[in-house]
Amino acid sequence: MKKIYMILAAMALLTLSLNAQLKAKKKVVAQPTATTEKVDIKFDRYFPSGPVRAGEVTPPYTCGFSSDELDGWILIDANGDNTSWSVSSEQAVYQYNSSNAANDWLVSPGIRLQAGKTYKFYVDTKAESSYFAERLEVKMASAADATELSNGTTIIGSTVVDYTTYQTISNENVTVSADGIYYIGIHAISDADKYRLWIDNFVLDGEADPVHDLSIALSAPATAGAGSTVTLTATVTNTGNYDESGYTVNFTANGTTIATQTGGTLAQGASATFTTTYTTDANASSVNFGASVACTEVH
Ligand SMILES: [Ca+2]
Ligand SMILES: [Ca+2]
Repeated sequence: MKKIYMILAAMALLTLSLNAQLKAKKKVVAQPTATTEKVDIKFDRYFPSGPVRAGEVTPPYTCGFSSDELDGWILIDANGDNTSWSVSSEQAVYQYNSSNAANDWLVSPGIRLQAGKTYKFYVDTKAESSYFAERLEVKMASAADATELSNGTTIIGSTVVDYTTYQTISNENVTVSADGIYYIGIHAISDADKYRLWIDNFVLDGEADPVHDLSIALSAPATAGAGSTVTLTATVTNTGNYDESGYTVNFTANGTTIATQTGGTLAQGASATFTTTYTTDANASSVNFGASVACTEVH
C-alpha cells in the first residue's frame, strides 16, 4: 500500500512593524607446500543451476553458506565449462579452470527492495593463495539471468582479491528506483588457471524508514514604509535522513497565503532559498509574516 508522507515540518513567523533549510578432483590430503602448487578439493555440494528458486527474502538478509541457508541460491555457469561455484565448509567457493577465465555467477535469492531506501551490502572475500590473484564483481538485476546481471546495477566493480584472510568488501549505498524483487550476483571473473576464490557472510542490511524533516527560517526587513514593497526570504533546510524530491513553501501575511512555491530535490543537509515580495497596506501599522514547508513526495 502506498503511503503519502505529508509533513508540515516547520513554520517560521516574523512580525514586521510599518515605519518599522558486499572442481573438485580429489580430497585434500595436504595443503600446498609451495605457493605455486595447487591441490584440488572435493566440495560439500554444488549450488543448483538455473532458475529453480524458492521464495524471496527481505532485508536485513544474511547468508553464511551453511546448509540451512542455501535456499534460493543458484549458480550460473555462464561460460558452460562445468567449473563453477560450490559450497565448502560453509563458504562459497569458485575453483579455477585451467583453460578458461571465470564467468560464473553466484546469485542470491530474490530480495524484496523498496525505492527510497538505502541498503548496505557486505561480503567477505579471500583468495586461496596470494600468488594466484582472483577477481570478482557484484551486480544486481531484477532477473537471475547472466545477461540481465551483466547489464544490471554495479554494486561492487571489478575487484582484485589477492589476500588470503577474509576481508569485507562493501557498498553502503545500494538503492533501487522501483519497488520489486532483485537478485544480487557475485560474478567470478578471475583469469584462467588461478586457484580458489572464497566468499562468506553475504549481508544486505535494511534501513529504517526514511525520516522526512524539513526546517524553514524566514527573514524580512525589520521595518518598511507603509504602502511599500518588501522582499521575504525563506530558507528551507533538509534536516532528515533522506534526500527529498519535492516540497512546497507557503508564505503568509496576517495568516493569509500570499505566495506558494514548489521546491525540487533537496539532499540531506542541503538548504534552498525562496523569495517573494509583498506590498504593505498603506493604512496598517504592522503586518505578521509567516512561512511553512511541506514534503510532497509520494512512496
Ligand atoms: Ca560461513
Ligand atoms: Ca564456468
